[in-house]
Amino acid sequence: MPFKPALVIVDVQEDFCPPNGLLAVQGGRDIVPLVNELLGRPFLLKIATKDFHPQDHISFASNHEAPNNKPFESSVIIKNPLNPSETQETRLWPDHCVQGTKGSELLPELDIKQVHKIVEKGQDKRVEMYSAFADPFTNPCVSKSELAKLLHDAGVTDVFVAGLAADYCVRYTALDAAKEGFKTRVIGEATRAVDPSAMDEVLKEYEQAGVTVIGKDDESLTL
Ligand code: VGL
Ligand code: ZN
Repeated sequence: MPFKPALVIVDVQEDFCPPNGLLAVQGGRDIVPLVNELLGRPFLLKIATKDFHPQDHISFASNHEAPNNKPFESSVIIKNPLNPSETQETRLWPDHCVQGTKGSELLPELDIKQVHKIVEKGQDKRVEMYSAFADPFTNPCVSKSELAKLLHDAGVTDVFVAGLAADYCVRYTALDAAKEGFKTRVIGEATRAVDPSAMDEVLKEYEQAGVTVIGKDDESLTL
């Protein structure tokens, strides 16, 4: 069996990190030394993703009417713009990672010269897109990134995922990587969650999908 590993670093951006992030995840910045250490290893392909929204994005509470527009609290039902019978309930957030803002930038301390490719996601204002592969609609999917093609074209077999946030974009990126047929592992210490109490549920989903959470010293990371 060939082993062709890729590293996908999810959304290590200013808006997801203290001290100034608009949607700061506790400890978000603390993962960078480990992420940089991982980026120094000889993965076949190293990709960084960016959440990259227009100002009128559907996930921003500011784009919805009161009273159901409280960031972190409210959720709304959104319709598939290509098929209104398909719906998704989605949580509302503070404005974040708006294209062209400082908050949308990757952390400057990230060792970006080791990254082969940056993949942007969340540009379609009509849909939420936590996964770096695609939005959650399936019938049909509305917005798809180039990530699956990049990985498949390079002959990648194994995907290692790290970044922010463990319970949102890392979670759905890892689940989609498994759906794409890659053996998928999440490097636990190289992630942080918006809501750490959600991780029990996330781990159940990983188990069902065949995704494993590994430690940074796991033998699969001996490249
Ligand atoms: C994310 C909430 C909203 C993430 C992105 O990167 O985990 N979370 N948009
Ligand atoms: Zn977002």
